Amino acid sequence: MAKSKFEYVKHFEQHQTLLRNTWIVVRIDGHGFHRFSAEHDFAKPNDIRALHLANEAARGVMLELNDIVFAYGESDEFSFVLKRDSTLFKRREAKIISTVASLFTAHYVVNWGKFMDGTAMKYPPSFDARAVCYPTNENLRDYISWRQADCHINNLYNTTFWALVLDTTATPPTTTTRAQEILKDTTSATKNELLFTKFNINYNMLPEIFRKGSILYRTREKVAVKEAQDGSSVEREKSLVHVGHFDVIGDEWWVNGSGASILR
Ligand code: DGT
Ligand code: MG
Ligand code: MG
Ligand code: MG
Ligand code: MG
Repeated sequence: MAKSKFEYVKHFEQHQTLLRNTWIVVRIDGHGFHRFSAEHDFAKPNDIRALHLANEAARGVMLELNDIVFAYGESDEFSFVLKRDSTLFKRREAKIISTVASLFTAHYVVNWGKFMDGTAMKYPPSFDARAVCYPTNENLRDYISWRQADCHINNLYNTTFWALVLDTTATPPTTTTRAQEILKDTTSATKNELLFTKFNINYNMLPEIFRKGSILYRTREKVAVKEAQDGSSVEREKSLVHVGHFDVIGDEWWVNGSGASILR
């Protein structure tokens, strides 16, 4: 086809490609979820329905993009790790992050009704995205550890904060400002102690999905597939996506668990 005289404008395009032979981490984060969670009556500090919805959206992303080997989610964010040798979209940054963010958002919206039983969506959620390249396995693990530590720190704070504020026996009721003052500069030990003595909450007994976040990972498993022709079944390798809520800061899962096949 003949080129139009306008085609030269293509040469203005600038493509940022992500450094080869590095782990690509794409992190998406809910835009204005402070407001979005309030407007949609998310339970405080954790809404289990919203967490399961986000996990389902992340699963949708992983089922579409096979180069994602691992994902970690907490609060309104999800990190997706692409394998080192990925050539997805020729490693063009804009293509990768915009596709991940829009796939995640689309799955989040499509699955809303299935998870948020009866809560109408008042306005559409959106997610921003960024990509960071990590050169070494240690850098990648430190990144994941950083996010899981963030999950723990925020969750311990938020659990204590909302226990104080939502305490109906307190006279006068604890305001959010007062709760902030009480918790200012407190250690983890103090918060644990406060939860236990004042509210009879053993922090370590709270659901792991709240304390550890969500890990999505793949396994390859042999599954029996029926052949259409003669009805006999043959074995096929299938990639399955699993969701777990366990420690990814220590070595155990990376060395002896499914994490070992990621870092090969
Ligand atoms: P951003 O990311 O700069 O557009 O602003 P936000 O408002 O999304 O702030 P961010 O991402 O730093 O913090 C996440 C907010 O979402 C935070 O206000 C707590 C809220 N949120 C996340 N998950 C839950 C939940 O399960 N329950 C409740 N009640 N709030 C949640
Ligand atoms: Mg933010
Ligand atoms: Mg956000
Ligand atoms: Mg966030
Ligand atoms: Mg196109």
